[in-house]
Amino acid sequence: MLIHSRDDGFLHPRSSEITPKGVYEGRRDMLRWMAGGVAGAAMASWAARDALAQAAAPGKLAPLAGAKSAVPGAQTMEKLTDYKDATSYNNFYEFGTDKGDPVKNAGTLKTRPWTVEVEGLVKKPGKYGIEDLLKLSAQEERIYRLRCVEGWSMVIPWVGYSLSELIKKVEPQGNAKYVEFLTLADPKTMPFVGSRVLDWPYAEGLRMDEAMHPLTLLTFGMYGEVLPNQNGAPVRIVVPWKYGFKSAKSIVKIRFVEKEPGTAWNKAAANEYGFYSNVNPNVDHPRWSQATERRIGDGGGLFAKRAKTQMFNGYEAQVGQLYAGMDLKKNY
Ligand SMILES: Nc1nc2c(c(=O)[nH]1)N[C@H]1C(S)=C(S)[C@@H](COP(=O)(O)O)O[C@H]1N2
Ligand SMILES: [Mo]
Repeated sequence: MLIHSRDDGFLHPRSSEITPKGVYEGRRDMLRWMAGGVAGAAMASWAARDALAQAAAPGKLAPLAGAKSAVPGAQTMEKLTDYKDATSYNNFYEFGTDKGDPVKNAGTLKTRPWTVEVEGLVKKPGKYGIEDLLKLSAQEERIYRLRCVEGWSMVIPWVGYSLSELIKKVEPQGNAKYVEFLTLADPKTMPFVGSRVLDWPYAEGLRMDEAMHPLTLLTFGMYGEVLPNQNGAPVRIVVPWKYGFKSAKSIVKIRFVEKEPGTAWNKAAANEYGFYSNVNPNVDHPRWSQATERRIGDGGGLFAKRAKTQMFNGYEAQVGQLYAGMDLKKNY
């Protein structure tokens, strides 16, 4: 099934592309400033307040804040993607294949009660209610880039904690080499489960050292609030150095296994989507280049500038050594 297509950047004008330039630039400054964690006088100006309102969450969901994470690489100093853009341009195939479908359709997703089952090769398997999972470790805010294989990217302040915290608690056995993530597949609330677009449930996986890397985030919120349904409520993974499809949404099972697990997009098109899927500007997708990307909300429409994609999505210093000696063209 060859559903993913390259993002050309002019099919859907973003809200920011039709925002007057002055307001937009004010918002940019505000975002830079928020990302830096500074607060103060600029709030007073109308333009700045307007800017903040557009960047921030609208305050309809429950707040979920965390202290700024000190994990190296967790505080990318780039302007944030507007909340509106980050929550209305999504891939979540359970709710439709168009980027605008999840925001329209994911309202049916029931996120309470919610249980995540930890099973497989662990000494302490178990079922975690979402509230207990939330409390397992202190929440942190981390600003991560999310880069889709289709060629677009966003910068999002996620809230969660390192997946390694949970992994340490459940004590994997010595033969556990991979972690598999299985997500909800409920045909009653997810209109595309049952379609043949992908093999449901959506499945993903990481090698144990990738799953244990502090940058791999068990994620419950974004922009200081709980995750909106379309972004993978109530709990998802975010792996910032890999293409977005590795970041499984609305997970219900974490399984420790010995062999490399099958993954949804690899099963759909193995020659296009490998297990590793590290962001790599030097390894093209068979149908398009991965050398550049379009930042969602950056404006420009038809004339949108495409920025150069960075090795491991800019996290090479932190994760490069995980792949020392590996042929990244073969292990795409
Ligand atoms: N369960 C599930 N998780 C998923 C997907 C999906 O279709 N189903 N899409 C993936 C893809 S392709 C991307 S790019 C990211 C998008 O995350 P976002 O909507 O928060 O930007 O989610 C990933 N996780
Ligand atoms: Mo994606």
